[in-house]
Amino acid sequence: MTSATRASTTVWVLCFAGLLAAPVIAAPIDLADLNSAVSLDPNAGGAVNWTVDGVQNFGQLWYWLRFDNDPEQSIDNLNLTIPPGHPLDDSSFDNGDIRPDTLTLVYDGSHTGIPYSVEIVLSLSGGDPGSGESLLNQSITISNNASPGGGQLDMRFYEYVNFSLADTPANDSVHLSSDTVGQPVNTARQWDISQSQAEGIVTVRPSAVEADLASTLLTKLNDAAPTVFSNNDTAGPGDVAWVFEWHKALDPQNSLVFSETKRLTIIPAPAAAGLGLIGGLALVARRRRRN
Ligand SMILES: [Ca+2]
Ligand SMILES: [Ca+2]
Ligand SMILES: [Ca+2]
Repeated sequence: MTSATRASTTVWVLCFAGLLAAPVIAAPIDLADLNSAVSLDPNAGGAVNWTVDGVQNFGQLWYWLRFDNDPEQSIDNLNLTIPPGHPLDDSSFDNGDIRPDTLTLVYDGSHTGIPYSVEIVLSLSGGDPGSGESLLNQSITISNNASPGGGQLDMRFYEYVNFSLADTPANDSVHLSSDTVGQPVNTARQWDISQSQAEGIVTVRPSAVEADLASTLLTKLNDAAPTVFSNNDTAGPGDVAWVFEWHKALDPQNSLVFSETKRLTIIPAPAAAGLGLIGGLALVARRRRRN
């Protein structure tokens, strides 16, 4: 066999192995829809970009997990499997934008021998160019995959959301609230002095929440101790963020399933709006001169 033939055989073997294994997507993964784009690295801290009409608004969006009295751990410590089929897809093909806007990630792990999985589906739905509007939908499923009769998992799942609205992290404030009097928090709203705002509403009410400085919350999630989140509901102005925690005893073959819609409304900064106005007036003047 010549070395060229050997190389080609190797490629075919690798391709065949690739067909059998789950597809691999290079990081960072980019989602885009109309005026919006999100990029994330599923093995290193998740989503760190959400641009709307070219304006950056993250911080970070990512997930942590905890069992019993272990410390919290980032889900990128778990084993990532990209599910077969269409892990990266265009779900909103109806708007004529064929770029991928939806991503499915599945992480597997085990705790005291009990297998579990975390499935995350992120779907970006942009607004018309210049509208400043954008939606990011998340669907989360955490499953105890033990056989019937197997062990129960005392599980806590955390969502960490660090917006940096209008690319100015220092002037944001956040408030956590409930849409129903007497019920626990299910809504987070963050805003800044440009009147840009982010709102997140979850379908299953968290067991604990905390609004605080982003760095404070990140330290609590990454330190070596299990953290009790304070239920503090207001923070800022500053580089603020929030954590939602869901606590559930998961029986074998059972799942915690919830979803969240995040809505971003970005008001262009006065300087940029002013430049746009000046540009528009210059264009009108040029057209008048031509006529
Ligand atoms: Ca801001
Ligand atoms: Ca901790
Ligand atoms: Ca922030």
